[in-house]
Amino acid sequence: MSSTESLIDHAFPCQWTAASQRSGKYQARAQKGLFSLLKHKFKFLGRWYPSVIENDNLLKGYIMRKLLIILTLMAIGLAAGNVDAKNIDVQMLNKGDKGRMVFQPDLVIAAPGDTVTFLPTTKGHNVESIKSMLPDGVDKFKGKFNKEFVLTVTEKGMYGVKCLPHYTMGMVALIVVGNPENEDAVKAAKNPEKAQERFTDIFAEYDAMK
Ligand SMILES: [Cu+2]
Repeated sequence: MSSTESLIDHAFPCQWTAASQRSGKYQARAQKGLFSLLKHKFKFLGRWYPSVIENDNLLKGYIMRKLLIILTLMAIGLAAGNVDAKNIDVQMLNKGDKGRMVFQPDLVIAAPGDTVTFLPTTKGHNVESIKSMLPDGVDKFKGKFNKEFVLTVTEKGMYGVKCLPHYTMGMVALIVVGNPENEDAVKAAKNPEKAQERFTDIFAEYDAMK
């Protein structure tokens, strides 16, 4: 190895070079093939940087840096994609898995920014907030009968909801967003007997998930 080459290796520590030194014949050949392909793709560089295109080590360093930038941007893009809000559907039913007059599911775990869509699968229902079962700073809300209602949950906490005509029959649901600071207040809220029974079951289900 000439002194110029080792100087370049120090100046541009290139994983590629290190890898091909370590790897066996087959791998080295595969990398050589890939490199000549890339070399062809980067031919345009010769116009501005003749020394780069003529020197394999300089070119490898250049390509590696470009690949790193692309990979970093892709990783950032993926991370940004993951924070996208999701939607959870809740059906309003005369008869569901847990009995008559139910929200299904009746326990929704969401993240801030998510939406919960209440679907009028069977007629005669609506969804509205229960007083004293909302996080601080969240206004009460009320959906129309037989209409889809989309609730965007921006604040962390527990949201208790009911169907107005079937509240006393126990048609209630709980939405938990992030770490609920109002958990104690919501668990202490008073509801009609059947609604309270359903909430007790829902709280137990939520506690079991913790
Ligand atoms: Cu109802």
